[in-house]
Amino acid sequence: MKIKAAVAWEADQPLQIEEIDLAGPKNGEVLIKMVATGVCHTDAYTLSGDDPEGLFPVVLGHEGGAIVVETGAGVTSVQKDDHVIPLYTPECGKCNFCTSGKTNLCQAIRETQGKGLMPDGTSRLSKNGEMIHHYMGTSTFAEYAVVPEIALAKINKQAPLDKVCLLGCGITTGIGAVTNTAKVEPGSTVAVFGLGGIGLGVIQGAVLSGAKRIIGVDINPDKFEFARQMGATDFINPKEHDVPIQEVIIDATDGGVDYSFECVGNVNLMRSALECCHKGWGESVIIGVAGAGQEISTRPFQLVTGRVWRGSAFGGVKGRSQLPGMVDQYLAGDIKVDEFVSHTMPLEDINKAFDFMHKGDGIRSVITF
Ligand code: NAD
Ligand code: DAO
Ligand code: ZN
Ligand code: ZN
Repeated sequence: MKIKAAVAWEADQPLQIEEIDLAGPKNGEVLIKMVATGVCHTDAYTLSGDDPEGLFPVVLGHEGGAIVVETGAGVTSVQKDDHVIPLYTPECGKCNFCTSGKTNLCQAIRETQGKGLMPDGTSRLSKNGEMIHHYMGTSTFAEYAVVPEIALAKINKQAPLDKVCLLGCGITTGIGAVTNTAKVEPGSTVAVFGLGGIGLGVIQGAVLSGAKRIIGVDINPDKFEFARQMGATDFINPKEHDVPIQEVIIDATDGGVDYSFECVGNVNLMRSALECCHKGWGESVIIGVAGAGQEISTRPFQLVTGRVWRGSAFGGVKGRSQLPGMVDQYLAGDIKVDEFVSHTMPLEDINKAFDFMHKGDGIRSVITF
């Protein structure tokens, strides 16, 4: 079928709105109609050319809300008209990662997904016979997508897809990093580095976990007011200090925080986030994705003396089994999502969403179809 899509033909160039070809779903695949998609910093990261896994041409996008149109052979868990959120971290329920009870990183289709292909090693996307890559198994910057069945979370139909699409990445990643990865306890002190969509999700997770003090760190002070509304209690702008920011935080917290979260993708900030943790028990979670070839460093003595460094992908959330419950939490008023939508626009204006992100204007842009 012919579909409208925003195509990234090459790195560091604006997306082009094109009519392209989408082949139908094969065995174990599902055709979905996109209702809305968020634009996440990771889309910008891949578009920039800094992503070592970045492939072009590609249809980016991984924060979608959609409706099932057609199921391929063998598909049993979703049917036409179901409301779904595509998952860049799928859940097959059978691989040794899924059954380990220790991780959400299902590996069932990892190899082909990393190559921008469907599980059979081919793409459903093309233009004039030229193959276009899928992105993260989701490619939500298009009117329709074909995705593997194991990469779809079926959700409550009452949830507005133009809002809960944001649970397809940013908000879920932030909340899950707090509740699943760090397992923050009530009364904790938490530092959040970067107050974009992910950092604000972390703040929300910290509030839900009963943290007593939540320190927001950002170089853009415009981000502080919304962070305050989400529950942050203290704010630090590194640009206002001429000593390393970890020293400022240690001084302000009687020895350091119980937990910190890096939500930027800056390796220097990752060091600060680790080193602002309390000696003996402080834990730091890396969420931000750093540029190709970059490395983290600290003195090993930081770890010897009890600080812990972790990482978190999609908040450790198993999408098919846990995301529907988070949508229900949103419907019950326990998770805030609507407040994250700063701009809404049609696909034709998607490059404006990247401009807003680069300017630090708002939290999330949502594209509606
Ligand atoms: P965003 O652009 O919305 O927010 C980033 C924030 O960081 C902005 O508020 C910006 O002002 C701030 N910032 C930039 N440099 C800073 C610095 N030196 N010190 C303090 N603050 C600084 O981005 P986002 O969508 O929230 O994504 C954040 C990061 O998380 C990105 O690296 C993204 O790729 C990554 N990410 C990871 C996962 C995962 O599963 N691990 C999922 C989604 C996104
Ligand atoms: O299983 O090896 C793997 C990769 C899983 C992908 C997890 C990606 C998380 C970080 C990227 C942010 C995506 C928006
Ligand atoms: Zn994302
Ligand atoms: Zn699996």
